Amino acid sequence: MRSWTRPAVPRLPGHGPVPHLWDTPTSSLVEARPLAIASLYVCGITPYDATHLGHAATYLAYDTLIRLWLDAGFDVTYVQNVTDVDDPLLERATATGVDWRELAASQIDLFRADMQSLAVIPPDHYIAVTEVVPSIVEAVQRLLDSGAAYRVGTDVYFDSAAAAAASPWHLGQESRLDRDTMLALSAERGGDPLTPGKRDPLDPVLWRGERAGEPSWPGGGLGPGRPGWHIECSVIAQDFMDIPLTVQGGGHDLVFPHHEFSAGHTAALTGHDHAGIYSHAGLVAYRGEKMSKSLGNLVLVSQLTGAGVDPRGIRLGVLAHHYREDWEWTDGVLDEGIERLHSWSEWAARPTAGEPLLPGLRETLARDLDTPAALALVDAAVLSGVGPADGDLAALHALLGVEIG
Ligand code: 5CA
Ligand code: ZN
Repeated sequence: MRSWTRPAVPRLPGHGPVPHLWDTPTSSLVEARPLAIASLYVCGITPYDATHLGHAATYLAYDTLIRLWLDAGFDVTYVQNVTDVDDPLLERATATGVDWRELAASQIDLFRADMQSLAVIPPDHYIAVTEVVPSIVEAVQRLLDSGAAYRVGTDVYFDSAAAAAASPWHLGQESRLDRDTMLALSAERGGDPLTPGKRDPLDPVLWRGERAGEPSWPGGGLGPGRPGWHIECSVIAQDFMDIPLTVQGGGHDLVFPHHEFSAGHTAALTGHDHAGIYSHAGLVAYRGEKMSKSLGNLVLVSQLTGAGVDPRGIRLGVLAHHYREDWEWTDGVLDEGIERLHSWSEWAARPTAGEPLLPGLRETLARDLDTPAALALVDAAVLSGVGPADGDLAALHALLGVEIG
């Protein structure tokens, strides 16, 4: 699928350090050193409602990681999916009387426009699940053949215990959660622990047999149906990158069950770990609750830019929070971002002087993408009264994605 226009990213002199990133399974800071090419998979949107600032914050976190890898001298392959067939999308389409394909296409268009206005580096491969159904069918068939999947009626489920016995993965490897927590989260986040006939209530669906009124695809020996959620990301990652990925990313709401089972599916299919690092961004709240399409408490990037807000101010508002924090979007966050943009612009207009920011910015950002500390370094330079050093504006542009002057 078409992604969006790549923003200019200036090359800076020399190279920055290899970034370190927080790894969820080991709860530790890990060097995100690519084997050859840095490979990043970030879970993309389910396009049933407009992109909100929570999504934007998650994609901005991984945009920072890509900028640091590029600055460290690595080539990067970045893949992002679009879950353009899933229960919430179909439910919304039915409720509003809009064709599910039209609903998805319109929301993906809005998402592209938002990402482009925020100068987010686009994925090299932007892949909708509807584009890879045959590849998913083939993967599910292989899981059945190897005994890592089983049928319940016309549905096919992943056999967590069988996969664990035959691969480097086990249930809990990625999330490190206890069983009760997994059961609760499964019920909350798209799983079906109460479905009768499953070998383990946590086993996720791989292939959902055709239901009346739902779209379906030919499944060969699987019968007609549509893909489950976790197999989508496992297969898209395998189709476009080498396994293990350097980093699997997404919001914290995806730790379980989504990334746990994407990891399980990939391990059962390849014999390898899905990723070296599992990274998770904090969730952005609005008016006291997690910003979410289902709750409807959304702040949309397009609303803000439509009202004349400079997208660089939005970007600075988001980057003022560490990506792993859960935080709340308020008018004050936006005001501060815009104010910062103004003060940086005034600074940029002063005659060149001062100590170069580049070494400090590189070091700060390489420590788990510490954008608040990076902004504070720039603020201190702005407060010093003199102008930017040679190369400072290019450094802000390349590493923070904010073009000043
Ligand atoms: N299509 C699936 C992933 S395969 C999905 O979770 N879609 S989504 O539209 O619900 O979310 C898209 C991305 O934004 C995911 O990485 C998700 O973890 C992240 N996200 C969702 N809500 C928030 C929020 N309030 N704050 C930060 N990130 C969020
Ligand atoms: Zn995903």
